[in-house]
Amino acid sequence: MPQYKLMYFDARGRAEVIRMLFTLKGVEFEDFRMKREEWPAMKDNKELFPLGQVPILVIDGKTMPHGKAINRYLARTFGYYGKTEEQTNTIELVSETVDDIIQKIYPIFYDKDEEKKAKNMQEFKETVSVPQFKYLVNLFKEKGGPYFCGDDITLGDLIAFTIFDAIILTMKITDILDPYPELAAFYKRFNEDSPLSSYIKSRPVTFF
Ligand SMILES: N[C@@H](CCC(=O)N[C@@H](CS)C(=O)NCC(=O)O)C(=O)O
Repeated sequence: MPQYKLMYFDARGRAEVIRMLFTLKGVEFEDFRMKREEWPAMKDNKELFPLGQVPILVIDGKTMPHGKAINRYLARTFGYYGKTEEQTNTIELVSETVDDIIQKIYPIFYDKDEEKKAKNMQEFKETVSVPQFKYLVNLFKEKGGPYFCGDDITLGDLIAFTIFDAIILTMKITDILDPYPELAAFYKRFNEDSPLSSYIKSRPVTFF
């Protein structure tokens, strides 16, 4: 088995799906979490951080950047990238839709103007994010659950759970899933009764 070392900040962010994939498969890895203040000195190490960014996954000494490429690599390697072309397609549709949601929410969340931010967050919930959430819930309903690909837990579920979690816990839009009962049930079940439930309960609590 290769030696894996994940390097990221002490945050969930772009690294959490990677951590979940290792946990799901039961594969050991070093979860290296650096402090923000350590980063400027480390960033110039171009061999380790070829793009000056994290996360990176070091596999037997070789660096791989880009969180989503790492997600896909591990999901393929560990068997969570779909058993059929149709499942793989569902995973990719979930992933692209979640990317759209991230692109919409991030600039709003990091807005320094609190009044504007509150208004935009409300709009995000009520109108801006609706096409993406409606699309996700329909995709989910097509397979009937308990996961996006039916009975098999896949990368798509980890990606969907992680963005729901960030919107609910970090952005504090706690009722984001209320209009989509199937997604709310998925989120609850994933938290409470999935192969990752005990990981979710015991993982470090971080800002994002
Ligand atoms: N395309 C990269 C982007 C990575 C990225 O933007 N990482 C941020 C942290 S989330 C970073 O390294 N920021 C520190 C910096 O740029 O100095 C990925 O998806 O992993």
